[in-house]
Amino acid sequence: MNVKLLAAALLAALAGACAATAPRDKTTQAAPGAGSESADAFVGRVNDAFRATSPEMNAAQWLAVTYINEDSQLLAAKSNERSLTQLNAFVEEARRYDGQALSADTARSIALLKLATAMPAPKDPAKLAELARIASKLEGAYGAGTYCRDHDGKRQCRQLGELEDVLRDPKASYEDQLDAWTGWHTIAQPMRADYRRFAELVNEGAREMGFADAGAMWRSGYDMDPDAFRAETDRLWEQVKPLYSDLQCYVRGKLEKKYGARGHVDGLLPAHLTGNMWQQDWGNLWPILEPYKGAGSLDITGALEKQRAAELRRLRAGFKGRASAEDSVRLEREADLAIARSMTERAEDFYTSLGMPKLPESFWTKAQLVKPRDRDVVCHASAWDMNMTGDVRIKMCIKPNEEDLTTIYHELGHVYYYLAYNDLPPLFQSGANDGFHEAIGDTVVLALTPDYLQSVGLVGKQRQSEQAVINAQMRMALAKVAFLPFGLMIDRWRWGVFDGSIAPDQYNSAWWDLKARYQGVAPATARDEAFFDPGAKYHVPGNTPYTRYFLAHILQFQFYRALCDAAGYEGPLHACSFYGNKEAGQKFWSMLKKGQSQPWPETLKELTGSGELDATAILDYFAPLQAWLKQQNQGRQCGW
Ligand code: X8Z
Ligand code: ZN
Repeated sequence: MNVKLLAAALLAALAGACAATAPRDKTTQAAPGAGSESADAFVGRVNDAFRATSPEMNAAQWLAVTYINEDSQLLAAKSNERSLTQLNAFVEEARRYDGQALSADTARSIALLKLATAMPAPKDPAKLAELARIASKLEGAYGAGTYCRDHDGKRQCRQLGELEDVLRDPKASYEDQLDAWTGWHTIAQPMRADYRRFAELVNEGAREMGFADAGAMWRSGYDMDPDAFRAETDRLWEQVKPLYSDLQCYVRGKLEKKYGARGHVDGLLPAHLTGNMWQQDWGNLWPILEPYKGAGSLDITGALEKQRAAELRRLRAGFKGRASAEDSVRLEREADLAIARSMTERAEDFYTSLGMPKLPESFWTKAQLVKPRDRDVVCHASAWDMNMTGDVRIKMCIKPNEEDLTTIYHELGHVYYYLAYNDLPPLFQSGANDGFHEAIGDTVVLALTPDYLQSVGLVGKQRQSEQAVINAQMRMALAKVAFLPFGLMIDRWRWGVFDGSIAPDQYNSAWWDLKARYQGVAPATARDEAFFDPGAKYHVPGNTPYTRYFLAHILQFQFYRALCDAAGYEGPLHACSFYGNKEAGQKFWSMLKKGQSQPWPETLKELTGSGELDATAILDYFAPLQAWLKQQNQGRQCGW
């Protein structure tokens, strides 16, 4: 789950990145008496149970997020309840083998079993059921979140996608953006009490399994001590912070230029003006941030919008007779679907160019590519492995813009990981660690260089110049560098909630303290404890651990550098694309096939030659931009 996941639950680790996989009850009946089953046989039985039971669990979760209503939520909660009960029973049974000499694979399998969910449940059946219900309710509330207001004498109701459109629109007014931002955050207010209870319950579950709290359990999934893992993330952040600060300073200057005194809040970026609901990606500010106007045209969104418009014209031209209003809606929808599909095929093409298989036919019939018009769904993108035998899907509400295009590449990274490791025992079917799962598709996104984009017709002819390099680097930095502190702060908040250092009456103030400290962003209006702003970010109600994305933003540059080496590339790192390179593809696929069958440093070493997380790859990549930013910021007071 995860990546998806469903709040629901289970098996986050198991399912890997995005989808849930679950165990079921028949194994408990089959459990032989203590002492009569070897550890190897026990692990075999657990793996068989996961394989057998995950399709049902995934089906329930899939329906709950692609067809939100009380019935689908009830079924998802029930199936989650069964899975978590079974998981607890397995974990309990596994205690029989504590202290025994086990083979390396069996010992690893048992250790992974204890980490198989991001939602550890109390043993008490009533509490477990309550936890499963709250989880479904929170995720459903996020997906169905709607902000209504009276506007120009009319009732106006909008969901996340439409509110995001306002934030990404460079022509929208300051006031309209503030309204869209605060409006979306109202949907989270009712989640506060449920989240508080949720935290109590998962902590109880984690403690029963022997962890200090749920956060310590999450930090235990990295083949190292949980405290060492926290220190490792601090170390990496210190390495990349100067680069982030340089970018933040430049952006602040441009916002101040556009908005005057309203362009900052005590030296911090106003949350509603960054082009993104959570300030995690600043790519939509391109019109005010583009370093050199027209040096290398990179208007991918413009190209996609044109493609959609052309498709719509084609459909209209083919329509016989006069189109009614209903017909027009249908044609619009067909155009949406056609462009979403062609964007997805474009992403698939990159993977197959590396020698990876085509997506199975079922992907194209079962995936949710666009937002249905007739019901609520969770639009937050996710990738699913429904049955470990080829029923892979993504769930998105694709729009023709650059952000969604790169998200498709991201999601297909999860899908190809699933396909590569499906032959492994289910307990090994996950990323080497969860950061690996998140980094696969992003590594491919780094290879979407201007030259590659031109070759597929998404941008115009590229002229080589230093200015074009800076433009291309800025485009990447607004996605990748802007994200870094965000990738860290979400779990700094949750770790604090779980370990009790953030009390329920400080949920919101602690959130904004962390946003200020790490990201240098601030709300333009007061956000007191009447609000529950963490709930407005999918992964909090969806219970998806988030440090994985921070790791992924470091790792993807390491992967990229290694694949460029494998492809024999010799120029500056940022200009490398390994599109079409079978050697790089082979190395990539070999890594994916390993799943989490061995400690991640070994897997990393096989690909990159080193088993260490290392921020030098991202720093080398952005060296030209960082030098440029320093020049631009000269004379300005940076930092916060
Ligand atoms: O949640 C996601 C993916 C699904 S795993 C769309 N991402 C994070 C986010 O959107 O907050 C990708 C980057 C960060
Ligand atoms: Zn992902």
